[in-house]
Amino acid sequence: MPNKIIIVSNRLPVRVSKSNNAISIQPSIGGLATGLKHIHEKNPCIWIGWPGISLEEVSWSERRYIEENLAERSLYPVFLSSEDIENYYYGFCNSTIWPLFHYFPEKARFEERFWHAYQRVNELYLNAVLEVYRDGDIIWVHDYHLMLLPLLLRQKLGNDAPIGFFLHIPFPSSEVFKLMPWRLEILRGILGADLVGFHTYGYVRHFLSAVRRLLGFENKLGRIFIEDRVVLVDAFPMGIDFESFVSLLSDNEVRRKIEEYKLSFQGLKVILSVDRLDYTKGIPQRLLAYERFLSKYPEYIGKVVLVLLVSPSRIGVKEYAELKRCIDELVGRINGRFSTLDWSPILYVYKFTPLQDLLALYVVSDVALITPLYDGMNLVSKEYVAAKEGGDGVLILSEGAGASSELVEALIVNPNNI
Ligand code: GDG
Repeated sequence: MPNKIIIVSNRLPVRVSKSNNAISIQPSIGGLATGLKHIHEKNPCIWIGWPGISLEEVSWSERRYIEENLAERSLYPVFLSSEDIENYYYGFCNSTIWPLFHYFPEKARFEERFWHAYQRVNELYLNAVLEVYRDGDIIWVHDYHLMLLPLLLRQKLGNDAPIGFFLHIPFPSSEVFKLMPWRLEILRGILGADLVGFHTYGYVRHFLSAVRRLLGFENKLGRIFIEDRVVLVDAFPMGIDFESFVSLLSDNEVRRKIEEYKLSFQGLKVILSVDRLDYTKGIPQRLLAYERFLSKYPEYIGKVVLVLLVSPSRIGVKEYAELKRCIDELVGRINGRFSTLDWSPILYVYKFTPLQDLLALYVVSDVALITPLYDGMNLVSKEYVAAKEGGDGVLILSEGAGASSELVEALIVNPNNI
């Protein structure tokens, strides 16, 4: 029996913030937190990650307070300086790897200072794991922020330490991956793990061919033989915790909201769209498709509403501010063009939506329109299906989402085809 699982990810499932000198701790959103929080709650587990606040924002005593508070929830914070947040998080993670791995090479910035920060921060996480690791523990490293960590851990802990690595985003074709100047270091970093997981077989295939072409290691049925070790590579499509999710639907507040929304959307077909603000999610293309729908089928004017929920994300990155402007303009144009005095085609909400409202909207909506250009998996599509107790509702899902290889009964579409 392992002693405990050590989950390591860039962010913790909570976000610490400070306002008027008071520290507050809120749940953080995103697919990784959704997918892992139940594993964390139901197993002997400690979760290591950045609490979302910079080192400079907190005093020593506040830092102690945060550490103690998080320790009670089996969370272990790694504090990052504002310079690391700039160069590692907004830099290498979100301006280099994220665009490249989602097939936006033209947006990828290859800057030495980003790469150095990435190396430095992976070492910070190494030190944090070494603080809490005991023989017999399983270490489970997550996502593109920490691709060097498996090898760093292997070098410190030797071959016996069980280390897993899971990538939550696509692993791109080796033709795209090889554009990365630090491609060899990244592949070697990941191969420090014993078990490397991806959401789909497509990503597994891309990874194996990058390893073969760039490092020369062959594989046999997903096993890569590296000197005295074997690394197993496989697909582990991530799901949601169905039981816990469905039990939330019977919460009184959710039931109340369902009735409230049914009333306010009476007589309308409701199309739901839910994303973090991100250029990978295909939100402008989706809006153009909806505009085309209304102009091609004017009989639906006044009979349908698109509920467009966009939660703010990576606010410090320029691309995201531009995307926000583009969405605002498209929504304004479409609403201006088709609205009548008592109806608007799009209900646009740009803020975090409380969970109860989100659940109620899943239940009352007739269609979920989920059309990312590229998306590692996409858990929103699974949440929508899980919320449909009676089995009705239509999921329109992009072929660019990993989920499309599993949810094959959905209407699968090419998100670029307006
Ligand atoms: C990454 C990969 C992969 C979103 N907005 C609100 C909100 N959410 C919740 C959803 C869902 C989660 O956040 C989003 O998960 P996704 O999987 O759709 O997307 P990413 O955040 O991009 O996640 C992705 C995932 O990791 C797991 O491996 O599937 O491909 O990109 O749970 O419900 N929740 C609330 N309010 C919001 O406004 N309450």
